Amino acid sequence: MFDEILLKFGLRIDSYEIEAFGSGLINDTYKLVIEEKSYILQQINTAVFTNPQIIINNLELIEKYLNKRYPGYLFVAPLKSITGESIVRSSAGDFFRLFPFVQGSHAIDTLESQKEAFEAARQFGRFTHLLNNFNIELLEYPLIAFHDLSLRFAQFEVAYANAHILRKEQALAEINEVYKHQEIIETYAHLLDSDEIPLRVIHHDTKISNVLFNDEQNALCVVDLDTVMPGYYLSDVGDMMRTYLSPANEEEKDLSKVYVRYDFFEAIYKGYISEMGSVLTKIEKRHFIFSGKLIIYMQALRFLTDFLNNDTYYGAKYPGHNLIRAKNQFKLLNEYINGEPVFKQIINDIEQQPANIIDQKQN
Ligand code: GN1
Ligand code: MG
Repeated sequence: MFDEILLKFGLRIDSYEIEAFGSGLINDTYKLVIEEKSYILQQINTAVFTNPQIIINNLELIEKYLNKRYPGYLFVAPLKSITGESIVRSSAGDFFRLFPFVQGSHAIDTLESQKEAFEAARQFGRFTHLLNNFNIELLEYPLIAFHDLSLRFAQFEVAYANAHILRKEQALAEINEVYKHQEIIETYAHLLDSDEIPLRVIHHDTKISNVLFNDEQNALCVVDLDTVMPGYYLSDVGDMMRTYLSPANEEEKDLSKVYVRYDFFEAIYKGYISEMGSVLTKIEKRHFIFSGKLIIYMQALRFLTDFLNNDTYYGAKYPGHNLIRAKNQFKLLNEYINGEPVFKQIINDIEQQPANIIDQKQN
């Protein structure tokens, strides 16, 4: 299967090594080594991304813009095939892309130091910052209403109405959690109605494995740009809260390992604000803490919905996998909500420090 793809990119197929790479749930990703050069090969899941050309169009526009304005910025664009395409089709109809492997880089799956959180948050902030004057109307949506919480709730209700009785029974506690935290949906809806949160160029998947680091733990760039589209900054910051604060990730079954590390919150705030502090509006900043509730709750809903839908979206490696993920995310949500007073204090303390403490790097 890979040979015909590699030929389209003009690569040698007589001898190469290929292995599964990363921990993404949607696309299949491989690391490929040919003649000592490394690449990342990715098959796009077209059940999710039904129009992959939209991804290509968006990223080409962004790449052109960044290369022109910020030539030093590391934007990892897909390689072109011999016929000039960034995306190629196999004879079976599958879509593939090939990226250069960033030399000297590595990705991590869990955060061990605050520095990693700061660096990652700064990189995601930089991405949106550099694209602040990019004409957002040029972008299309590869996924419609991807982070629309009201829609996610509606999808949950449909799944619940249609779910097998056994699955409903198993998920009773989590279904109650959905309703217990319903005010998050209301806050979100009010916020959007108020038109106070502007659309920006948002990554929409800011987990730590989507940042490449060098050996000194400095972040080099962000990757996995398929979900780059207009959105709210709450999505990116919220997903960092969801994935950086707890020492254990969404796969953890032992929920005692799911809790909030406050010093990592501080690092996310400082890192993101070092880039976006001069860009965000007052109202946006006021919802910095809310972003975590929004995205943790949304992810809990999405896992639970998938469990009720017989795991058709995320798949399941063992029975009840998505229910465990939902339990995990609700545990995190409750921990996060308990932590809110501390988060507020942290932000107050930072804001009261002299401005030069936060690195106001522009570029
Ligand atoms: C999916 O494929 P991956 O792992 O990059 C999902 C994200 C979720 C994440 C949870 C297109 O991302 O929204 O946050 O799983 N992406 C899509 O691990 O649904
Ligand atoms: Mg992704």
